[in-house]
Amino acid sequence: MRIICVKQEEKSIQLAVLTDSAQIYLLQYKSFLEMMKEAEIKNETCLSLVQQAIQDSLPIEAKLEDLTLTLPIQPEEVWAAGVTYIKSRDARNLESKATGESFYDKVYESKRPELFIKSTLHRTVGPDEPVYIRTDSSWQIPEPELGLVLSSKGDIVGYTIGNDMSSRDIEGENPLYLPQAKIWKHSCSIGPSIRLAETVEDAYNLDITCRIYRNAEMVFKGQANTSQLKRKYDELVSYLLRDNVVFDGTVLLTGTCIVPDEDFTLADGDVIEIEISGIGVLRNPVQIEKNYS
Ligand code: DO4
Ligand code: MG
Repeated sequence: MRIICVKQEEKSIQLAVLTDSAQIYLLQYKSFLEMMKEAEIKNETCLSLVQQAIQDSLPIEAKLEDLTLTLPIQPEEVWAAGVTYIKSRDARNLESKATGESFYDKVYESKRPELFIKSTLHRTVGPDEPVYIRTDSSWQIPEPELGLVLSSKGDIVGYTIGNDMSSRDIEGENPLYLPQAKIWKHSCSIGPSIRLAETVEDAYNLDITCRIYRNAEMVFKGQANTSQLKRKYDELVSYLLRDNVVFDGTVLLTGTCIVPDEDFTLADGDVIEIEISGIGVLRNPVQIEKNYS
């Protein structure tokens, strides 16, 4: 089962569950955070609340295609791990023209992982909303990543899909430019659903596929699997919690394992699809924010 958030009239939102047989049940919560709070108060799991709701109600008539989905969770903060896959390390070495042992080589091997703040709620978009590309960069890519949905205590409540949009030329020029290479308006997307952790058989064996379309033609396709991850999810979470304040619903992206070839850059009008087995397809059109030009 997958938890989705449905946009209703007058900008209101409603949490719902999509079952494996494609039936949709509305849940009595406006948001995933509300459900997390209720589970905590009742000392239950989100899964038991959802199972109860399925038992006590009937599915709605509408099909998934009839609904407008929004962010499945409204995270105050989205964090991200970096250089957790060989593919990412090698891509960073290439874009920074590294010679000898680089910081990327070191962080891939070191005990402490790279963690950075990627986004805030107001910079984050949901399914089908446009992600923006920067106007001062000429080398930009999506980064398809598995996202961990966390409680304030660091429990992994669920899994989602994230796109850590990145500027390769800005980061490549100087790693100290990382926040500018990673954070801008609409530079992060999350969705389309959350898979509750208890329903995922093996989170280290999820297929990730990224497709990019230009004028309806596929111009990039890449595939990987979370079994290629260098680190453990709990290890990443434990570093995030150290001396930190972590909010309920924080999303931690676990790093990219798919990087388009050197000559590829995103363009206005492209459409990015990121698919993770059991979670769905996160689709976002690419835009240049009209107010900048
Ligand atoms: O080192 C910079 C960022 C790395 C990253 O975002 C990733 O590996 O996914
Ligand atoms: Mg990334």
